[in-house]
Amino acid sequence: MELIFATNNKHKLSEIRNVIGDNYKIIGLSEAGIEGDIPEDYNTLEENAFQKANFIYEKYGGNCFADDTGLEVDALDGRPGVYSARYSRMGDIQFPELEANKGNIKKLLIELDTKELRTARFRTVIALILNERKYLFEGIVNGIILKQPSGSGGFGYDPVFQALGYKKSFAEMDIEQKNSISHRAIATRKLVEFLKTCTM
Ligand code: ITT
Repeated sequence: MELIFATNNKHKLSEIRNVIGDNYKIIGLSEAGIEGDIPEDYNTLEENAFQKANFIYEKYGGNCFADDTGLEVDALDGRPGVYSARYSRMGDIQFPELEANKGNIKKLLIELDTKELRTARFRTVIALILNERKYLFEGIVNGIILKQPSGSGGFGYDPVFQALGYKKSFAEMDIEQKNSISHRAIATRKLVEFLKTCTM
């Protein structure tokens, strides 16, 4: 089965391919010849994931899915959450001069500087459009925000996120290790289980 994955993030594409296995051909946007940003205008991960999947489905047709992910930090009342990508480009503290991931981490560490509570979670929502029907799959991993970045793997907030029960940040893990516990891998495994029931 072929599915378009409506993302411009090549790290997400590798992670999902690694989990999903060889029975499904996952086509990234650049391979599908689709250029440019996909809109994400809503205030929930669920709505944004559907908006991304819908955008591609309506423009190009074909079965497709999208992932929207947020880092929900308890001491920040769940922020940056759905705004995780734009975090360092909004609010009182901004780092427009820094590459987004660097700025996001810098802002997060500043905002948590005086806080004892470091607990957080990554939450991924995958929206699937298959034969004109819509489905949602969720994956959550709980952890803490480290006091400083550690590791060079992964992407986004990975250098400052340590999953509960582990001593390494996500950026210190290889892709297989991160995929054995991550939010995206949990949501992707639910997607795969569902797809199996459709193709039997
Ligand atoms: P697409 O919308 O094209 O899929 P994106 O990178 O904009 O790609 P999101 O909106 O889902 O993806 O990501 C929100 C933010 O969370 C963004 O800053 C990402 O770098 C970060 N993020 C997403 N998944 C992550 C992960 O597994 N580990 C660390 N950070 C992640």
